[in-house]
Amino acid sequence: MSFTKRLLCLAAATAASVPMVMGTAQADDWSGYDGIEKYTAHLAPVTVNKSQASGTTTVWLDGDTARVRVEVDEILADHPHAQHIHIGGRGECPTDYDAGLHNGKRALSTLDGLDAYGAVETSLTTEGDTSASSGLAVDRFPTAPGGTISYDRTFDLSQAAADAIRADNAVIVVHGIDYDGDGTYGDVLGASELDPNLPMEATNPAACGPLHMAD
Ligand SMILES: [Cu+2]
Repeated sequence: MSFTKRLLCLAAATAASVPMVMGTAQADDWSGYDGIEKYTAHLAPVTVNKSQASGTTTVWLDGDTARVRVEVDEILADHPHAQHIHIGGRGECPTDYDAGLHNGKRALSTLDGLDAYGAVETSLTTEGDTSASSGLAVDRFPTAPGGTISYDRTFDLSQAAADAIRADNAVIVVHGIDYDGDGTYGDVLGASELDPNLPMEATNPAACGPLHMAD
């Protein structure tokens, strides 16, 4: 049975057997059921990038199948936001001290934060491939209408990603900032070090949070 189907079955069973509990519990609180693990990340704004974007990520894990939900507010509207699970670093978000000078301005590029959060392992795309090779697939990432990302997708993780989540070494990073507040991705910080065809504003981290097992 698929992961999604199992969730639906669990919902039906729970609702039928203990309606009183279902009435007060969070609809998405599946932890503790049938081996499904739950991990959450509080996404904090990368303030050195003049970002105020914040939110939460929830990952439900069943084997290597994951349902990933990302909710972000106050991020640049109507622009694609690359979002990833990074692994292999310290399992932390960078601090302002990790920032560098880019086009003469103090900002945190994706590479500036690499030691803290590690490399891209999973691309949280809206459709298709979710590997690192889709890391900058700008046509398959959320575009944040109204400045809000509301993402929910179920797919199979790589073994490395699943292992890193369970080892407390996975970090969620949502990219794409508006450093100069002009409402678009421009060249204020120069070109992205990841893809010279993209402005650095398009790839710098906007919000970040380490995934931890939920209580
Ligand atoms: Cu990333």
